[in-house]
Amino acid sequence: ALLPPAPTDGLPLVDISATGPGPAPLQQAMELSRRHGPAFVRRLHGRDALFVSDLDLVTELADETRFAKHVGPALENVRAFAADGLFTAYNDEPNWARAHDILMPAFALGSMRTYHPVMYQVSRRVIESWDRAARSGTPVDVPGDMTRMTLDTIGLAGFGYDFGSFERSDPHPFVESMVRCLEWSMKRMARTPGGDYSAADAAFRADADYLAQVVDDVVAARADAPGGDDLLGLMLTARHPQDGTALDTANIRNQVITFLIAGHETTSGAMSFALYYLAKHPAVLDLVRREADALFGDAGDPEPTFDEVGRLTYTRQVLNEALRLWPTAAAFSRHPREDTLLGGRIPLRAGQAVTVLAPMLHRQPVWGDNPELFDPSRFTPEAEAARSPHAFKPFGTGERACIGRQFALHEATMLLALLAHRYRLVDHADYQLNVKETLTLKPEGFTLTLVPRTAADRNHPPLPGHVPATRER
Ligand code: FDE
Repeated sequence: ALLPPAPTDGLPLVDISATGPGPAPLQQAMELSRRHGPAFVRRLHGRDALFVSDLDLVTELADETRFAKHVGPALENVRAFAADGLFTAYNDEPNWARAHDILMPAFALGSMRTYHPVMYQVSRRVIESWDRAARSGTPVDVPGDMTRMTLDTIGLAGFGYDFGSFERSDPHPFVESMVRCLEWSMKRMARTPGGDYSAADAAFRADADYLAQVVDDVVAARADAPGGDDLLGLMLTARHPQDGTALDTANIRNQVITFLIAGHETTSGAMSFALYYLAKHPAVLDLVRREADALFGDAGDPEPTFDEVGRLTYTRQVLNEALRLWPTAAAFSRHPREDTLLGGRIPLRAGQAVTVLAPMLHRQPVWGDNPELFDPSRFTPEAEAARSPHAFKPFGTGERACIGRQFALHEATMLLALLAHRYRLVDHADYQLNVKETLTLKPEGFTLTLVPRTAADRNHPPLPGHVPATRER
């Protein structure tokens, strides 16, 4: 790590020091990749970052024998408030493996059954709130409500703590502090040498202290009623399966902050983008509705079972396709374990960072000649089987890949189907996509108005060749 990075001569080098990365560094990097190709070096105030989105290079980077997760500058900054939580821990920090092994069972597919009732309960909060908006003809703030939904879900399912976000007109103060912490992490990378950032740093400290205080309340609430098989219960009581060690108090706090952050910003963004694409693609929305209508019929308040959510396969394809175009945790970094040549031509030192630009990987030629087109049929089982598994990485890769993937997909699939079953989504403002970056991505300012669907709406003419999902009882 003391060696300077290997020279990356021969790769396009773009110096952005004159303008800086601006408010949307990820979209700037996408633009640079469009202009300079799927491997380029971005220079900012003398610091170089290597970005790749080429499928062959990403396939190599996914080889765990040669490469591992890199905690890059963005995650280094997040470490200032999440420390050795799972997302930001170094690979060799003992707390990573300890927490990973203790918490893995809580994220196995079977465990999703225990979260399902809570996910449904919070879906009802969205529906009650959207019903009120439908009655009064008021537009709903889609990303705002999706964030309420995901924060309440991870709070209740993970920690038995109710943020009560739908009872507030503004976001919960935890969300506001957290978003500011993420923004601080993002903007800190753009600092000019010699600048005075003491005010920003002090504000960040106050926010980070507030996050820690909320988490201490969450943990204290449990001290009165110990046990439970949710994440917090596991962290407080479970021992490591092999060495019998437990997580210490400081690490538990870091894990709770990590799960509250990782478990809600990314998932809410994914649902918001999916709703955006549904509002803009009536034919796709029609297929989502057919799937939901076949399962729920005319039930006024359908309550899907766990297994039924698994049968919402087209809705799941829609989510995948939204995550292809806008993977909400859009970049992840890798480094070689030993000095190596990437792609037989890019020399890398052990530990040198390479950042995968997932939105551009997701637009490579493997996706056909119209990668900007929203088309969920890219995710039929046949299409997936015919494509490299490395072409789609919205959840990262390898042993440090997203632990919350099943959790996020179950929650999001159920909510999307319930919303599509219940409302006509009216794009009343002819929304033009504006992707806001706070380390994660979301469609800023996206609102919809809602009209309740009727029995007549659910009476579909048959579609040739389409086999709808059916109820098993
Ligand atoms: C993780 C993750 C990742 C990786 C990163 C790196 O590599 O650096 C990614 C990419 C992600 N993740 C993504 C996502 C998306 C979505 C929607 C999500 N995600 C969701 C979720 C939920 C939850 C609860 C979560 N998530 C969680 C998490 C964690 C804890 C982690 C870390 C892991 C380790 O171990 O490292 C992640 N995630 Fe996610």
